[in-house]
Amino acid sequence: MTSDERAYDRRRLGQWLTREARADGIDRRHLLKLLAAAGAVTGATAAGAPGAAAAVPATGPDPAPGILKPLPADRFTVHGTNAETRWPALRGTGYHTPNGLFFVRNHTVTPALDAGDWSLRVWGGGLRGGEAAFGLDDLRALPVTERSAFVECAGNGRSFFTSQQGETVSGTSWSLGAIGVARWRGVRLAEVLRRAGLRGDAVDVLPRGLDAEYSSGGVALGRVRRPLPVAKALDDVLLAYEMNGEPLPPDHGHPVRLVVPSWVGIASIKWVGDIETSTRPLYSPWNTDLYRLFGPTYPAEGSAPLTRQTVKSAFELEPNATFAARATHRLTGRSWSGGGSVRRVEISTDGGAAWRRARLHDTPRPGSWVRWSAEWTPTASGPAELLARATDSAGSTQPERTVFNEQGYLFGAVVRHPVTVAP
Ligand SMILES: Nc1nc2c(c(=O)[nH]1)N[C@H]1C(S)=C(S)[C@@H](COP(=O)(O)O)O[C@H]1N2
Ligand SMILES: [Mo]
Repeated sequence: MTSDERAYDRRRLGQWLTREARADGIDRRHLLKLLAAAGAVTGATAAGAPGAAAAVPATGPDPAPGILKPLPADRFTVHGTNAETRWPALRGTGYHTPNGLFFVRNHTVTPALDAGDWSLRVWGGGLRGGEAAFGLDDLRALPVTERSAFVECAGNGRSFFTSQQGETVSGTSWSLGAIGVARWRGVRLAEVLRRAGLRGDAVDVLPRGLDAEYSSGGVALGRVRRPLPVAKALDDVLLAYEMNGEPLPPDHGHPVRLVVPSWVGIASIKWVGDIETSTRPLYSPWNTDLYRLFGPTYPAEGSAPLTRQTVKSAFELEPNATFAARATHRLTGRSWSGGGSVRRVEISTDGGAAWRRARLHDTPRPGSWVRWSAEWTPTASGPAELLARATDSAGSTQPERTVFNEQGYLFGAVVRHPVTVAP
């Protein structure tokens, strides 16, 4: 499927450049400059210890304007309108991230939507006939699908571009906590598109959120929306109305959101209100100026729009945690990949010189994570670094460095977790 996606994007980009496709008057360079000016993570803000994820100082009495659920400091680190899950808080919580611990990434604020009034409008030139509308009860009456999947921000791990690689990138300074795995229940998007009368030659769908219009650096980008190629839309995408057995919470898209397994979180549009369908490629700032890779090693127009997530691993551990020497400790963590299931996890307790296998506690599945553990009996006291690296079923292993991109997406390198061994 990867090569199909590339071929598809080349075709689409060609059409865009020759103005066959709608581009909504986007000027990439202009937007990028404005975005960098508005939300730059400078070396200074991201320079804290790995894992410390120095929060953007709150500007008002509310530490995360627009997030409705409680954000206790031992569970979340707040970054502006976003809240990052703290990894130590996941230890012992089970396979699925509890809803109260799941990270929140909001472009603006969580909207108050009434499930009774809500409906999903499916429209556009990609339909054989006129538009279709589905209320929540209509969706609930359709065949039910349930699956576990992560939602992970494309910028997860971004702060390590700066703290490990000394590079300046723009965007929210996430540590590794912009990910959660939930059991999602809903209806396949394919089922809804089929009932709406999707044409065989449709190429893109464009789901759009009901949250407020987003502007960045004074430029109005409109409502959050990102085109999704039909091949993915008809594959494993869900319109989810339940998260871990509860109605979707307000902050996570109530009453209905998309869940696009294995792909960057931006694809999983929350509070979805309408889906445009098209036989021509569609564009929005979220697949042109944002969520592509830009930088010296990428083409001027950027990489293809981001799709799958990279391989990552995290310890369920405080940064700078202290361990007693000569006692045996159980290290725990989780690894995941958008490229397949996790095949192997290795850990190093000596800064990367020696590696050994961690024990996996779950059957690895694509689009989800696996919990792991390893015993450690430190001998020498003083500072140490713990490393974990995973390999997925496609054969990708976490590298030592991630190639720079301006917006700090898809950090996948091994993260060095500092700890102290007490005598
Ligand atoms: N409508 C809408 N959908 C959205 C967003 C948003 O701000 N508005 N944020 C996106 C991004 S960037 C991510 S990473 C995920 C985060 O989902 P969560 O807040 O449920 O963890 O939602 C995506 N869907
Ligand atoms: Mo995101």
